[in-house]
Amino acid sequence: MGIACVISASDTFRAAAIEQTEYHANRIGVPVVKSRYGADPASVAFDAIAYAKARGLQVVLIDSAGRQETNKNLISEMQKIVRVAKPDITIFVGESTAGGVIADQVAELSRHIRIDGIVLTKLDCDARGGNAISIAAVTGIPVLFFGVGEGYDAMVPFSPEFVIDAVLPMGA
Ligand SMILES: Nc1nc2c(ncn2[C@@H]2O[C@H](COP(=O)(O)OP(=O)(O)OP(=O)(O)O)[C@@H](O)[C@H]2O)c(=O)[nH]1
Ligand SMILES: [Mg+2]
Repeated sequence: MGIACVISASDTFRAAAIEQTEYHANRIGVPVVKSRYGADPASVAFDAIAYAKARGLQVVLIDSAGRQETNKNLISEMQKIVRVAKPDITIFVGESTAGGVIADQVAELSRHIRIDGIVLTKLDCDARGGNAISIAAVTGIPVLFFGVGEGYDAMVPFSPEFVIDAVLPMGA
């Protein structure tokens, strides 16, 4: 699409998260700004934004560590990333295989952080895409994309037709 971006490796918590980000970013030719494990995720994001500004890149993708909506420390860490980076869009990425729990998670998280969109992954591992409907109904937050596999192109933009086919497969 001609959009130049940089990835901020702001998951400084999970083992191998930084290497995982670098590995995939290298393969698709996207630069990564990183620090060390245990570093402040917000400061990595700050550096990535400076990197983008210096080079005229339009988009900074800030990856963060996964977290429970009940963990106060991790929630305030997320709020700090938001305060420092002032993201235009904040996206929640969740696995559809987690079931209806996701809707509650997103609802609880949005009490602390503005969530603008949802990406629902692993639709290929889940017989039904019905979660998408409950998430939208419970939270009012739009589902932007579905993940349907491990390949880089295994992302499907939201469409009502896709959801209907997932919930009501042919012959059902
Ligand atoms: N089958 C399938 N696998 C997926 C999909 N999306 C991601 N994966 C795989 O799921 C695994 C975990 O993906 P990650 O990107 O590390 O997940 P994460 O949510 O960031 O997890 P943490 O970084 O540990 O918080 C990887 O092996 C991905 O390739 C999908 O839509 N379908
Ligand atoms: Mg991750």
